[in-house]
Amino acid sequence: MGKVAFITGILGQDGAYLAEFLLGKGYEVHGLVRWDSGLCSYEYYSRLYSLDLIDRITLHEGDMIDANSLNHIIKNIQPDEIYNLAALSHVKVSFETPSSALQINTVGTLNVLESIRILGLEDKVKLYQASSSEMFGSAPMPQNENTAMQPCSPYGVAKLAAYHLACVYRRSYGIFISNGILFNHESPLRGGDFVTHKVTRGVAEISKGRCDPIRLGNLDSVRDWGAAQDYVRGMWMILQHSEADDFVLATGRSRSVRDFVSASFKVIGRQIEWKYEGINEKGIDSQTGEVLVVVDPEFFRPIELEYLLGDPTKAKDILSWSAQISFDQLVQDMVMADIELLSIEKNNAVGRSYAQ
Ligand code: G4F
Repeated sequence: MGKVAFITGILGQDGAYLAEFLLGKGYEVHGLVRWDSGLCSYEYYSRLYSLDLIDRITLHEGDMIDANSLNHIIKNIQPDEIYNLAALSHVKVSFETPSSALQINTVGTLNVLESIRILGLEDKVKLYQASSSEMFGSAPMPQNENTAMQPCSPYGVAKLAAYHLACVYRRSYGIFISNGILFNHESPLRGGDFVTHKVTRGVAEISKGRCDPIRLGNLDSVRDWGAAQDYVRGMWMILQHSEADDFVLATGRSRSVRDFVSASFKVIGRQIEWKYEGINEKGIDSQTGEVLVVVDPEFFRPIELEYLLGDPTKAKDILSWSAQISFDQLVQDMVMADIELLSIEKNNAVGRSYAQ
């Protein structure tokens, strides 16, 4: 019989790809979904539908901040592995709703840890805790497992507290708990309000005739961007290691937001020239002179984490993990997926208007 996995955050990008990966390994996959008025809608489950997973997994209604619901679900499932991916994951939003960030990301994690203890599953369950490179904050780069963390956002603080709780529970109760400290990872399933998908969607729309420019915040910001499919494989590898430990997953290469924009426009054959400075900076089509990108202070953050660059040496040496999908491939996949999605949306709209 295959192993049983429980994924919190299964509706997100990583949850969906991880579920697909684990099914491929013969796992029985269960996921946590939070009650929402959209619970019956297609959109709510869109990532699971798009990977054709919905009939191959079991979903359980509950809530990270309702310990009783978690206890009940975990007791019924008796999982071998728990992947704790549920989070309020948008850094800017965490400045606007810091209490929610702490509740979901820290107390939610504590609830999972306590469930394992209360149910006496310390020797049965392995727990993967989704820690984040945002915990490093303004620490010097490149960042690895030994770097002192200096978070710069409520999200980073909440994730760092959860990381420490995971370490404390590992040491105190001998539970197999591993932190994956993941740098930014993207895909066509990335939420539309993260910068990569906002850009690739904008580029796809411009390729189909959109006239207004893409509005962005800090173009100087630098990130170590990898592909989500590589990172969910890494999550699984972390839990298959002989002992519980913490690992950074990263590509070891960083680019600026500006670089990401230029690479995305290149996919549709347009070259960007960057002109002017600060909030007046613009990305201009070098052939037509059309303004394709502008800076909008609305997307600035109260503190900006300027530079993230991961050092994945430990994961490479101990787990033999490395990122396989290149930056250019990632950008190409995201832009092409958005172009295809726009065509589908357009056809559906035409279909609907004929039907009316
Ligand atoms: O895509 P982002 O929103 O990702 P961010 O803040 O790095 O966080 C992501 O990665 C973390 C790992 O380090 C995760 F823990 C976290 O959950 C999330 O997945 O922004 C990337 C950069 C930032 O510096 C931001 O200021 O892009 C900059 N940016 C510039 N213009 C923008 C925009 N970000 C967004 N979301 N929207 C903009 O218009």
